[in-house]
Amino acid sequence: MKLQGVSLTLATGVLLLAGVVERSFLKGAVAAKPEANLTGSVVGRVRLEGLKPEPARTNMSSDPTCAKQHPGAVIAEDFVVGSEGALENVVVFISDGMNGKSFDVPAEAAVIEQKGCVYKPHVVAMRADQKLRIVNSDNTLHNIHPVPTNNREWNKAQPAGSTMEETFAREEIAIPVKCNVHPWMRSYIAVFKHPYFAVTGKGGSFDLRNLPPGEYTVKAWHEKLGMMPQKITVAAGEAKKVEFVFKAPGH
Ligand SMILES: [Cu+2]
Repeated sequence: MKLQGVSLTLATGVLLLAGVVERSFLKGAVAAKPEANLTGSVVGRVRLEGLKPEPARTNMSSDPTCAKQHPGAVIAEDFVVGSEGALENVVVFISDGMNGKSFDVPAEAAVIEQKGCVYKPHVVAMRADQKLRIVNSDNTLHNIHPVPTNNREWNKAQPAGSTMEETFAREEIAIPVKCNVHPWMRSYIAVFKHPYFAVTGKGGSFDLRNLPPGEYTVKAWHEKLGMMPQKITVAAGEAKKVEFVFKAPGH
């Protein structure tokens, strides 16, 4: 153990030395950048450890308009797992450390589409008071019904081919959404009062940018696996690497 400690100290010393050399090299190149640009970021990926649960298969036979769009089996999107356990559809966000700062709401709408009697995307992340454009691209009636705990509940029938708009006033991670016509339809909408959030896609990766230096709690949320927090410190100009590992159910 002692020997290991000595070699670790040596290694740290060499690394530190390398850091000093590297910094002095870079100094000239970055000197022109104004201080204000030195925001940081939080980058990383989310993984599932253990055996991926068998995905649910959906039977759409109650609505032939839906069923005929899916010649093969329809697989639920709760566990979309890529190579090395890369987990998609996870919301990663800053939950603490914003100190009451307020941010402009984007003018552009977030979008959720009903296509093939499935919600696209399966997980939406958006801002409080931002417009949500709800699109029915199917040739059948849908009924969109978010079931929030911290927002106003609404429940709207949506005729084939139509579009409508709604908003959520308060932060909530995340609101389950269902369709009263098609019981298999399910999505989640995460609503934030700040812009520091992402939903993992292919590779399970995320990137929260333009974060002022500071101490934060960053959380990952998955619809079946729940919430996982980590405390982090982001330095000016730093790309903080963070990894979240969820354990598969039964592991
Ligand atoms: Cu529907």
